[in-house]
Amino acid sequence: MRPLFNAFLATSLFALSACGKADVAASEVDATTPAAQKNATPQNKAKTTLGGTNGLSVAIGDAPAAPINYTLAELATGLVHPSSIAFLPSGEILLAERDGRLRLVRDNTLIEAPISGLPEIHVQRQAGLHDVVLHPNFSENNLIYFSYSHGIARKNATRLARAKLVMNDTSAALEDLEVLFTRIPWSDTSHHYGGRIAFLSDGTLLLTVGEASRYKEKAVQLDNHYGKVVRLNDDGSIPADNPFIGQEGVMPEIYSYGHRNAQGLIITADDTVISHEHGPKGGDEVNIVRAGANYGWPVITYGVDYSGAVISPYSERDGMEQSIVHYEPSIAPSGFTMYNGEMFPDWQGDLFIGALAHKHVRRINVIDDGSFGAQEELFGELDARIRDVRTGPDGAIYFVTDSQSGSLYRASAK
Ligand SMILES: [Ca+2]
Repeated sequence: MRPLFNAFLATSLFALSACGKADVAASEVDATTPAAQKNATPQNKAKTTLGGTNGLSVAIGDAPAAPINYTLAELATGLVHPSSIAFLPSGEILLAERDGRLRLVRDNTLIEAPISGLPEIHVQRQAGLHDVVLHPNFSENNLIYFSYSHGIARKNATRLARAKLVMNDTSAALEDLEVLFTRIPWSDTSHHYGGRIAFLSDGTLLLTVGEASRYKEKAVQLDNHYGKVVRLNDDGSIPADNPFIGQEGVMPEIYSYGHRNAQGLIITADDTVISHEHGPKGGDEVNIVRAGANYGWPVITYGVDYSGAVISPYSERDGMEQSIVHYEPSIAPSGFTMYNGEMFPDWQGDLFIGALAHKHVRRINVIDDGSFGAQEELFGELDARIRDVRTGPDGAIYFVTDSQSGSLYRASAK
């Protein structure tokens, strides 16, 4: 039997939010989930309001280590800053390396030759190859979408492209490369690209675009792409129903704004969009992303600058969305999945976030009413920065570690 704490926590969060105060640190609690709360399918959960409150952001600190109910297998190693994992219907795994390579894992073996045909990629500091995802109809069209840093140190941008993946027995290549989006204006920093890609059920896609760090004030201005989530048709054209279409001086690709550097993006079965973003010190956020909404960076934040200096006196303002939770201290989130496999029944519908700085995967227990319950830390025994985490088609959890010699791991049930 599991303790009843989560029911208490969920109730408390509702109550605290209702009276305008929410400052519960997960480190104060030791929580797992009552079995009775875990019997819904993820589809049922997705129909509820994720986060469960319209109140203020909940501060989350360190979380207890999860019980080790899994076995870890290292499927590939020697990866240079692997940044993204994608699963092909034929069983292979695509891996992006930030250093500007796409790799293929077949039968648990890393194919030596990188996939050919990538465009030239700006690789420096945080710049490089960021994300790779399949087109929803990949089985028919073999299209993959990937985001990367384009340009040179003095003049560069987040860019989105697509290409056809052509595989044979010993190698693979990209053909028919098309550039779909380039962040405007150019930047002269090599920081904060965002770059996570996900498809909505209508076939359009969302891309997170970072604010280049030095230009954070642009995130709440609508005449540029910095600090935005943008929405595009699968061919890169602009959907006619984007929220700011027809407004003079506003970039028509914008879906939401006031973001900092989002390296996690999920779209659930019912098209709920959830992102997380790196905040300043103590200000990492999980947000439910809505069309046309302003997420406030840098006008509102729960964090302070890395030096400790105040960035803004405000953590809430009218017209600006509250995050669902924020991390204090920051965990440096990258990679995001809503678990929808059969292998770990207790984790159905829960959220998993890779943590670079805190070197674990953070599980957010999602209660059946959609509210967020307690959190716990997984895979901390590796003592590794985790850059991406995904649910595999086999129900195992896959993740990559971020280093000069990073690895792909699979966590399967014990
Ligand atoms: Ca925010």
